[in-house]
Amino acid sequence: RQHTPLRIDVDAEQRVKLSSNPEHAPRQWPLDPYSTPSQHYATLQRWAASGDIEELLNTLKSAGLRGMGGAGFPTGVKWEACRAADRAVRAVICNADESEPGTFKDRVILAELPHLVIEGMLLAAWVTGAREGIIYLRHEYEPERERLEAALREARDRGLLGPGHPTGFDIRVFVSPGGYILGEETALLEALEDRRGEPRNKPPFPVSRGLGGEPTLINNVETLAACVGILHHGADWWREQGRGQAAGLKLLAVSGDVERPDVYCVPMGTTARELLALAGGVQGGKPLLAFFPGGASTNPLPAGRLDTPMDWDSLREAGSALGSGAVTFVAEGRDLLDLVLAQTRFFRNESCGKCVPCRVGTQKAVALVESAIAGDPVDGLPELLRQLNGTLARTSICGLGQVALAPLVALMQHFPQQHWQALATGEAG
Ligand code: L3W
Ligand code: SF4
Repeated sequence: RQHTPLRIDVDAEQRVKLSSNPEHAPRQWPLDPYSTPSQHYATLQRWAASGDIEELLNTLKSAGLRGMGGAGFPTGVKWEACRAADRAVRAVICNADESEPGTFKDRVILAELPHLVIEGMLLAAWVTGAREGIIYLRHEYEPERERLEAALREARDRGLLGPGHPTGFDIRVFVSPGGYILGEETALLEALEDRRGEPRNKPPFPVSRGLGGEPTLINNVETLAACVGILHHGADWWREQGRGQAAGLKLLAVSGDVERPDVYCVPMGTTARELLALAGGVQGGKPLLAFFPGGASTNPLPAGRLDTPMDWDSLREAGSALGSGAVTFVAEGRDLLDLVLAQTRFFRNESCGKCVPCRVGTQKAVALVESAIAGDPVDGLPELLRQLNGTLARTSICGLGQVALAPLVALMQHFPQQHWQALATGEAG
């Protein structure tokens, strides 16, 4: 098979450059409500002085902020549920174990806006009464760890954390032992408790039974950073940042066949076409074949869907998802099946093995497609994969198994001629 391999992830060196490349002028992120460092934590201080936790929760809820890690759960509802838990809240955890292939937005926030993340955690701790704060960090993010530690020291020096805090609340950085599944929120809890990092069954959700079995609030980096701007400017401001029915701003990590891969902060609801233009268009002026709107877990869409707004609802209606904000554009000439198969192999390798359908089904799917590519397809392969995908979606206990085979099935749906007819007849070998 003739094809050009495509890197959809950005290698470690490049990712460091993304956050510290001297050629990149310091950016003023629209997410950041402050124009000078001395203003940091003013939003926290204003809310703490008002004492109005109910109003804060109403602001988050009416802003319509949703979790930016991939699932889009309403943030205000989560904070409220944690606050209402039947026992004292143990921890606020910032999930910074960004591992979805193609995703590098959180590392830029950690590097460039660490105080916004800390302020978001302090606000969450104030609302929930949490005793401790933990930043659960991807093990490869060493430059960001150093930046975070420096920011935490600065916050302690200002009396905002540790001995200077009214309850002694402090935040520590915990470096993930490493592995994709360890970013799943309950596997993360297991790792923090020094056990093998396998997801737990949900419910109970962490807001009621989290770290050490105690209520715990877990939010993605971008979610916590966004809270500060919302609580500074108000819910209307956040809603007005979006387009149409979509609320707010979105950081998107753009990679693949584009002229300028980078992290872009855009109004939620910006179309994929506009985003592609922002990234300088397709590399070499080639025609576009497809794009993955939200990371390796999300279904590829054909170039004909470029006018889809990048927001939760529009992408779901288009048969994909906003996911973790990793947008990968793929030019004509690439082998899309090869690309999706690489992602399926990734999920097979990263499956923790706890659920039999995920452990066996991902391996089975890879073997079936590999054998078809080698010229030996089983009869009815597309239907078989569809059924396998349905089984995994219904029986897997975490997101990995629930979506591992979905991009393969979407490939059949959106790109049938190119790939599946050939596989079904054995002509692809
Ligand atoms: C209280 C309820 N809390 C749900 C909470 C829950 C969690 C959040 C979302 O998967 C997705 C997955 C990946 N009371 C609650 C409740 N919650 N109901 O809301 O929960 P859930 O179960 O819908 O999803 P999840 O387990 O958080 C995340 C997809 O994201 N994904 C992967 C992302 C990878 C990264 C990364 O590397 N940074 O983000 C990409 O698409 O497949 O579907 O907090 O506790 N009634
Ligand atoms: Fe582990 Fe897969 Fe089950 Fe998730 S779905 S718990 S990754 S076996």
